[in-house]
Amino acid sequence: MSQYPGFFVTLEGGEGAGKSTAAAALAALLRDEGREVLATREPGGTKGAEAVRALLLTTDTPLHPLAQTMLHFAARADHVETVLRPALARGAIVICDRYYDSTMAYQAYGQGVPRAAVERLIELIGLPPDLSFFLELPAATAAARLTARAGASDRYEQMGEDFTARVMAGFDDIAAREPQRCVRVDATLPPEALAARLRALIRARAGR
Ligand code: T5A
Repeated sequence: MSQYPGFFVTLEGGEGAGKSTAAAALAALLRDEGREVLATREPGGTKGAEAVRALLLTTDTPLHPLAQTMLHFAARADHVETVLRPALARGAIVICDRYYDSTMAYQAYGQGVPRAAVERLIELIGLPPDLSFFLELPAATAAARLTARAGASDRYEQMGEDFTARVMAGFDDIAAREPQRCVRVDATLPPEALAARLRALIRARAGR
């Protein structure tokens, strides 16, 4: 049972797994049912957090991994306090494209920041998702999707294959540690089928 009137869903996974596409399709499904949906993303989701996002993703400004971690949580604090908590308090379904599992996977497992440091910041934020979907896609399929999309690569996209492998192993470990909250989902499904699967999983968990 959720701790607030709304329901908090996060989407996690590697680059190109289809999180943004799935989030948009799921939001559309739920809105068609007449539900209030807040679809948002991290890093970002507020003016301040989007400004921090630009600093985090640019390849122009070197930042120590611990500094990146704290900036991700600075952006998250603004997002949580000014947007997510109010939306959940009024009963909205919140769909967030990445959340603190990404910090654990990218900054702790990927960049070597101690897990305990990230855990302390997670505790400070104090807003666990009700349900977290971990979108799973073979690396070659994700790479093909990203190549097809093209565009400039950001700080994390240019870190190389070893980094990506550590991040993906991190997501595996996080999902294994919290099997109640974290649900692995086959992301090779077409977008509409994937959204329908996520909708069914929310109904099974939330009873609505
Ligand atoms: N990060 C983030 C951290 O290091 N720490 C943190 O705490 C947080 C929150 C964010 C970066 O920041 C890092 C992680 C990231 O590196 P971002 O641009 O938001 O940067 O990165 P991503 O979240 O990875 O966004 P992407 O757009 O790269 O991936 P998505 O959202 O998973 O994929 P999506 O939906 O954009 O789809 C990619 C392509 O595949 C197609 C789409 O049309 C698109 O072309 N596609 C599908 N094709 C077939 N079937 C489907 N089901 C498809 N779904 C999508």
